[in-house]
Amino acid sequence: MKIYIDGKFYDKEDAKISVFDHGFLYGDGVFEGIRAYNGKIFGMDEHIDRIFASAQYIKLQIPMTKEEIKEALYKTLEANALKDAYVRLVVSRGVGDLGLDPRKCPKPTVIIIATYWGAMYGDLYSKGIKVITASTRRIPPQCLDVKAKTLNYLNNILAKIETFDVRADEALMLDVDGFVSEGTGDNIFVVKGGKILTPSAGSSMLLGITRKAVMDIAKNLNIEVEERKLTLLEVYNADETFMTGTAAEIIPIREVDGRKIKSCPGEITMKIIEEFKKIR
Ligand code: PXG
Repeated sequence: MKIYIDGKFYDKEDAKISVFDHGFLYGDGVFEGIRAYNGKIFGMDEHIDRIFASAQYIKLQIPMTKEEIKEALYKTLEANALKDAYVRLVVSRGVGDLGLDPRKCPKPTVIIIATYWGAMYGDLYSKGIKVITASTRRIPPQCLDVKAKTLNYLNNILAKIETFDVRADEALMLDVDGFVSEGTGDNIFVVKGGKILTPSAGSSMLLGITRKAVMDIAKNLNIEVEERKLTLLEVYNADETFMTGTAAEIIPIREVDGRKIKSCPGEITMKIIEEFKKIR
């Protein structure tokens, strides 16, 4: 395994960064989880645009151009002889001192890790996953805009931990007002009466690239998509519901908080999965 750090490739054992890197000390940095299918990076421009937007939000100057990053992503795939892969792009604040002040970090660290990635949920794509609502609420934009994909994922990790004792596969997070937000690493969709519903762009959630792809697929299939505030009642009473993300792709949900979902995997969900397989 060859890992890219600041323009050079290192073996896994030698791929190390400083304990003074503020990415490690404070979660001060941004990242992207990206997929390559048959040698081609899916949603390349969207991922690159999103990491630059996240960096701008935290006032971090990525020390490479968009084109240079794209090239480095492909070089990392090549160095690992990978065609189908999960690619993690990380830009941290870089090495500084023990104080918070990011001005003490003169050079951001750029890391790219590429690894083989199969189906994240194994045989659950046909059975569906079990989801619980986390008591941990999604961070509101008054505190931190979670549309920026930053290295601080503790909010999501706390929600994920809640799934352990109850043997659920994923946690659904609500916003501070109680509206449905997203999963810990994926967006949520509900199908009701032939129509698709998903939390609106204004919600405390990441604007997923898979979410956008699914919305485009639905529109091409002439299925109406409505973005608006969603409640748990609507999720429990869905005809079908599924989550979307780079790692999980499109995963049907069979149960939410002990409520069985009417249809899993549902007809519309299956249609969308089929179309997604064609474009990925
Ligand atoms: N919400 C959150 C909070 C995410 O982190 C998504 C939605 C889906 O977005 P995309 O653009 O991927 O469709 C994400 C992204 C993991 C993992 O290990 C998950 C993500 C990123 C990196 C790793 O499960 N999810």
